[in-house]
Parts: sequence; structure tokens; C-alpha cells
Amino acid sequence: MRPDLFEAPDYFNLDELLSEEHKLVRDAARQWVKRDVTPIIEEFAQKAEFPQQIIGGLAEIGAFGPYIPVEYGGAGLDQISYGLIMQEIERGDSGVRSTASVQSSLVMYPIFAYGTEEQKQKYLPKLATGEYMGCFGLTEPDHGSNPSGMATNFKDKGDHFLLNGAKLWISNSPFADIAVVWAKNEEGRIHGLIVERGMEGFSTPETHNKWSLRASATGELIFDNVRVPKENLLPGKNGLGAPLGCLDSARYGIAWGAIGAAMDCYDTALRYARERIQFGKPIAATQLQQKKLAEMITEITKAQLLAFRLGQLKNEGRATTAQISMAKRNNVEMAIKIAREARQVLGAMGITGEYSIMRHMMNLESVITYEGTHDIHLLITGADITGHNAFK
Ligand code: TGC
Ligand code: FAD
Repeated sequence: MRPDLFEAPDYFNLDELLSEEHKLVRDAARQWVKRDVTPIIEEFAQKAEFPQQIIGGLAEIGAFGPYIPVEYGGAGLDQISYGLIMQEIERGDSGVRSTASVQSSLVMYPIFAYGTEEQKQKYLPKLATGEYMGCFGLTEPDHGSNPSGMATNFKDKGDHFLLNGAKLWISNSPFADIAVVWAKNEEGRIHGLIVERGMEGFSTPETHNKWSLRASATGELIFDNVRVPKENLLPGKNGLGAPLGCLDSARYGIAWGAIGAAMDCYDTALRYARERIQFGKPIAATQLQQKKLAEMITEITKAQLLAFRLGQLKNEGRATTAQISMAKRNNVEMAIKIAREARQVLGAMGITGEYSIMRHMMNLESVITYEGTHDIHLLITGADITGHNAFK
């Protein structure tokens, strides 16, 4: 892969809206991605392997629990800093951002928000440093968009719970030390349980042959009569709203992350168009390529403004699920369209691993599907504005 010459576009001077802390956090993440992610990520994506060596760096830039309080090992930052970190990481690779999203919003957040003090003390500091890695099990083979139908269940056996079932498409599962697993009790109510690697009957086979998110490890969670200690139940919230609350936080991070992937594609295409000479002039001087580039920066700027305003609302505790859905849906679609256009600007070179665009494009096919598909987010907006729920 070529040297990383990335320069972040800021067409509407959004930096002026950021605090000094936001800029410090953002710049630290940006430099780390340039130094430790972009030089190796193409190779790991090609061999379909998660680069374990970046876990320490992710922890150092505050990507594990950015908004979790410092007393539990988190970075104690606000929601805009969290978003900016996700943007910078996904500028490097969506799979790396996935690992950070899962660890922060889908593992640390439910333990922080729904866990006991003992659970918080036991797990959060180790998750913040990356000593423990976690995963989040909601999706099942027969229940993707409709997790309320889940079949994974646990029975009260007096001194422990007995857990049975299977989860599919679980980011980080092949190497996770703990899994936050959503399962139904005997009354059919959904609860979160912390399942630890090594518990008898618990296995995590890896899913192979993905053309997308290749630098992220994806797998199954299989529970065959797993004895889960009662103290591993998250008592603070139950029902589908508990996992959906975690998804609000992760989807918010994706709304920012997708901007990073789009910025990288735009920046690459702009540089290439200025340098590539055809018919005696740079292709950047042709109207057709200018149309592509001008539309890209317009869409990136709109997405940046949407994410920034959502971050303000989230800081004030006022961001709604439907607003988060709109931002996730809009920004991921924006990024995937830009990746496709940017790839064309590079002609044949665009399909190679010399440049990041094709990898981003393939990654974004997962991002537009996970954390709620593009259709599901549209239906969430539809239900919110009409008052009619099209899911039922
Ligand atoms: P519905 O009847 O609407 O709601 C059930 C209960 O949940 C409450 N609720 C929420 N609570 C908190 N936060 C939210 N965002 C909430 N949304 C809903 C709701 O009030 C209700 O509460 P109660 O007390 O009345 O029971 O549920 P539904 O069954 O109709 O489903 C709604 C729907 C389709 C929107 C939801 O199921 C959904 O979002 N489906 C998509 C599934 C999804 O996003 N899965 C993601 C899996 S994790 C993942 O992909 C990780 S990828 C990570 C990475 O690598 O980055
Ligand atoms: P389905 O729900 O079967 O949907 C298939 C199609 O039908 C989609 O186009 C969908 O939009 C459409 N559809 C479904 N319902 C409706 C409806 N009511 N109206 C109109 N159209 C509809 N899950 C986890 O729990 N944890 C993870 O860490 C995780 N990581 C993932 C990593 C990767 C790389 C991928 C690809 C997925 C991951 N997922 C994870 C799973 C992800 O959340 C699901 O794939 C997603 O929620 C969609 O479920 P599904 O794939 O079963 O599709």
C-alpha cells in the first residue's frame, strides 16, 4: 500500500466548532491511525486477519470506553470526542472501528449502564486497557432484524443459570474473553448475561470467506448447557430495550465512523485526479471528475454537520433513537456512494490494494447491514414520523 498522505477535508470550517479537547483527542487518533493502522491494514485485510497488535494503541487513544467515566478506566470524554475517535479509526478501516464500537458501546456500555458495582469493577478497567476483549451476542441464525424472536434461553437452576442457543455474525467472537449475551428467561423476558471464555459448553467458531470487513474477526457463539453464575446477569435493565439501548450508542458511533471512510475515499480520489494525466491534462480538470469530487465534498460536509448536531443532542441526553437511525442510515449510504464514485476516479488502480478505496467499499457493505439494516433504519424513521409501526 502507498504512503498515507491523508489530509482531512473541512469545507465548512467545522474545526471552529470543536473544543481544544475535541481537537487533541481527534488529532491523537488521527496520528495513531497514520502510524499504526494504515501501514499494515491492507495486508491484514488481504489475509483476513484481525491485527491483534493494535489493541494496545486503541486503548491508548481512548477508543475503548471513550465516554465511560475515568473511575472505571474509561476516558471520561464527551459524545463528540467519542464520535471523532470513531471517525478517525474508520478512516483507517471499518473493521478496526467495529472492534472499538463493540468493545465500547456493546460490551462496556451495558456493563456500565445495567451492571452491578461488582461487575463494573471486575470488567470495565480491564476492557478499557484491552486486557479483556469483549463481544456482543444479539443476532441469531433465524433472528437478525427481528431480535425479539430470539431462541437463545436460560433456565434458573438454583445456584446458576443454564444457557442454551447460538448467536451468529458476532464481531470479535473468535478472540473475545467475554461475551455480553442476550437470552430469554423462562418467562420469555430478554436479559443480558456475561459469558466468559473457558466456561464449559461455550465455543466461538470463526466465520470465514467474508469479502467485507476482512480485518475484523467475525464468528459464532454457541451455548451448549453453559452454567453461568447468577452474579453474571446484568440486573439493571431487561426486555428488548436493553440491547437496543446499547445499539443507540454504537449506531451513533457508526454515523461518525462512516464519515471517516468517506473522507479517506474523497481525499484519495482528489489527490489521484490532480496527478493523473490523460489527454494531456489532469483528469481533475475535466468536468465529469469535478462533478464527482464536488458532490463528494458536499455530501461529506452535510454528514459532518448531521453528526456534529447529533453529538450536541447526545451530550445533552436529548438524541432520540430515530435521530440516531437517520444519521446512521444517511452517513453510511453517503460513504458507500462516495466509495463507489471514488473507485471510478482511480480507474483500474481503484480495484487494487495499493489504495484504500476498494477495501472501504467492501467494508461498508457490512456497515450498511449491521447495527440495523438500511431498510430497518428507514422503517424506524417511518414509524417515528407517521406513528405507524411497519414492523408489526
Ligand atoms: P419494539 O416493540 O419497537 O421495542 C421493544 C422494546 O424496546 C424499546 N426500545 C428501545 N429502548 C431503548 N432504546 C431503543 N433504541 C429502543 N427501541 C425500542 C421499546 O420501547 C420497547 O420497550 P417495552 O418496554 O415496551 O418492551 O421492538 P420490535 O421488536 O418491533 O423491533 C424494533 C426494531 C426492528 C427497530 C428492532 O428490533 C431493531 O432495531 N432491529 C435491528 C436489529 C439490530 O440492529 N441488530 C444489531 C445487532 S448488533 C450488531 O449488528 C453489531 S455490529 C457491531 C460492529 O461490528 O460494529
Ligand atoms: P435479515 O434480518 O434476514 O434481513 C434480510 C433483508 O430483509 C434485509 O435487506 C433487511 O433490510 C430486510 N428486512 C428484514 N425485515 C424487514 C422488514 N420488516 N421490512 C422490510 N425489509 C425487511 N450482530 C450481533 O449481534 N453482534 C455483532 O457483533 C454483529 N456483528 C456483525 C458483523 C458483520 C460483519 C455482519 C455482516 C453482521 C454482524 N451482526 C452482528 C449481525 C447484524 O446485526 C445483522 O446481520 C443485521 O441485523 C441483519 O440481520 P440479517 O443479516 O439476519 O438480515
